Amino acid sequence: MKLYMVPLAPNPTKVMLYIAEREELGTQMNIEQIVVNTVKGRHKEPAHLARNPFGTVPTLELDDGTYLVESLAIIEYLEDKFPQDALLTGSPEQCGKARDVERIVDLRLAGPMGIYGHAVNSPLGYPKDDAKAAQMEANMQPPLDYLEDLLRDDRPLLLGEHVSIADCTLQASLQFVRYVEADVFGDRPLLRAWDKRYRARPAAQSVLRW
Ligand SMILES: N[C@@H](CCC(=O)N[C@@H](CS)C(=O)NCC(=O)O)C(=O)O
Repeated sequence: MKLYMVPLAPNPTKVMLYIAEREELGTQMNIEQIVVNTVKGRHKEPAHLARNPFGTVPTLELDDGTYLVESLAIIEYLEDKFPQDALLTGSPEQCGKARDVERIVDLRLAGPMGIYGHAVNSPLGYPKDDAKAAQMEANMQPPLDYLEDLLRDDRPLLLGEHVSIADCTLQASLQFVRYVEADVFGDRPLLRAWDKRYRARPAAQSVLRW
């Protein structure tokens, strides 16, 4: 299999963290990672559009030559493909909770974080936009409070003792925030401590560049 990706972008990073976590747990997936240079616009060129008509990354090429183009679908496919030591295991309630937190992070936080990063210090050179940054900062407060509350029982990771897809999704967006030299945590010491702890993991060290 081949994963078309670009290092800084959150959606590919979430899949790369997931793969690295699974490999740390002993599953060798043998997925070749191929950079699509989005800064040079390679994701909108015919070669990549043939893989993914939406021109986005990540894109996973399967062994049968077909493609998956949604990051969560890619992760869930890999969970099914390599079920031993999969991350989404446990009771239906545990799996439901893990999926719930991942969706909250992705749908309520990742979007505003990305827009916020571009509004304060865009790596793509978009103009600074204080009003948009303030709006996104406001939107981020409820999901950040939710995560801080989740960590109040001293769990080391978002879902407890074991790494989850939610940890990967959150850290993928935080790398982008770091890259633009912003800080979205505010007065949330538990989330800050989680961030430090997660980034010290071997999987995180092997994937994160910022
Ligand atoms: N829903 C998709 C979103 C993919 C996506 O938008 N990826 C970004 C990088 S994080 C991208 O390719 N942006 C370039 C573009 O949309 O032109 C997923 O979860 O994989």
